[in-house]
Amino acid sequence: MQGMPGPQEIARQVRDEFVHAWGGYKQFAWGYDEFRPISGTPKNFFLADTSFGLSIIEALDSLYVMELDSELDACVRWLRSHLNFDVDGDVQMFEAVIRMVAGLLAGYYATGEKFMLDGARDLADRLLPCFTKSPSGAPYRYANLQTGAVSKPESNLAEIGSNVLEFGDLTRLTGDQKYLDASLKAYEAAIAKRSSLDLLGTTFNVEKGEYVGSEDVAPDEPADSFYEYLWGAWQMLGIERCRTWWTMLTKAMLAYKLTRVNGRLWFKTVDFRTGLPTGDGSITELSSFYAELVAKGGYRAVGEAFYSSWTAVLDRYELIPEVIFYPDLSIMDPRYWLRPEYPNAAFDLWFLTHDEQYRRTAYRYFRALREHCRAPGGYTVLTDVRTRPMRQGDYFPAYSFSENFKYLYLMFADSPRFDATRYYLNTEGKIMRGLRT
Ligand code: DMJ
Repeated sequence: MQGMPGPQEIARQVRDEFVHAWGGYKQFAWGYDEFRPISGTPKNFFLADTSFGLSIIEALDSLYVMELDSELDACVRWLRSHLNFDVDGDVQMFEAVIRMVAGLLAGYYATGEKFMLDGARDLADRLLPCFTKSPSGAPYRYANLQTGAVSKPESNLAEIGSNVLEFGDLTRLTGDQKYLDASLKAYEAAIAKRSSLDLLGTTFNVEKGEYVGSEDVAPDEPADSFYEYLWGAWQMLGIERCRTWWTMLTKAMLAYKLTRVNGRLWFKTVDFRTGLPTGDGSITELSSFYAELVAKGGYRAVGEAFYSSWTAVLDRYELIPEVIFYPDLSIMDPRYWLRPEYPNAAFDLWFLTHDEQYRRTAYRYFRALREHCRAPGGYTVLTDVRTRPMRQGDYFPAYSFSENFKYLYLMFADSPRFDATRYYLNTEGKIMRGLRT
């Protein structure tokens, strides 16, 4: 790209923008879960009247790799006196695991603070009834953190499968097998009910142990990270069974779901029992992460082609809208919710291939992010990418403290605190392996 600054300069710019977003959180919502940067107001994520300090937990390892050490110290001090999961409220297990259990584990790796490991374990113990009270072993969606009461038996693949990295790591760290066992049992329940084509449904009733409906939307949400964690369980934890499952399911996905339209590669929704198409041609931005996963798993050409398809969307709209109609790239939902999946794919493909195109496209994404999402009080989501200026909403999702800026920074920074040869990140961008201390 003409006029593209050097990597260290881009890393400095990304870090400055992260600091700007972080400043908004500190000013308007310190100690709350999240914030609204336009109105300058705080908001909570899990429970309306309880804060877990979610943004603080999400930011820990980002602050560490960006060497923002005094900010990290302030977070450690806040967590040391406020971290508390003994709360009488129903919390969504999936979000609590990928954001807070993982965030505290990454924070523990970054700082060595044992109370963070204890906090991660305490939260996991409070969430475990989702698994242990389920007749099938696939988890309920919600647990009351104080009473252990569980609710919402109709779940989906992402919420069922995206815990083996965190629970497997907890088993490794504590020597207690119950965490990993729960995750593997959940996987088993969903995979045992695969069709004769080796495809899976999307919605799963955990009490009946059966799929509800027949749509297979993978790799789109809400199936996405179910597959991501199968590969991760092999890569990070060496669990052979997960590699076998991943290989079997991926072969079927590529055989029945991959489609090409106008030379671009996409994934269609199918009936998981027949393999026949059932979708309306929509695909969400969230599925773009799959470019890196399928490439890491050995199908590099497929991953690179899928990334190119999403780059065509970036070319057309500057930022990637929430939902598109893939046959002609038209917009079905014009919001941009500060989604991190495209830069996530760029990040992993860059370290996999060292092909400069991933840095070039990531830099273009960063410039558009800065141009359209920056506000005086931080960064904010967009309600419409079609208007000029793009219409800003009033929300900063905490995952952006963990994901977008971190991926972009690490691609350019050559950080001494990050080992690019052996890293493993969870689905929320938490560095579970590869931090250098
Ligand atoms: C994040 O919370 C995680 O990346 C999750 O896997 C799904 N996507 C959201 C952000 O888009």
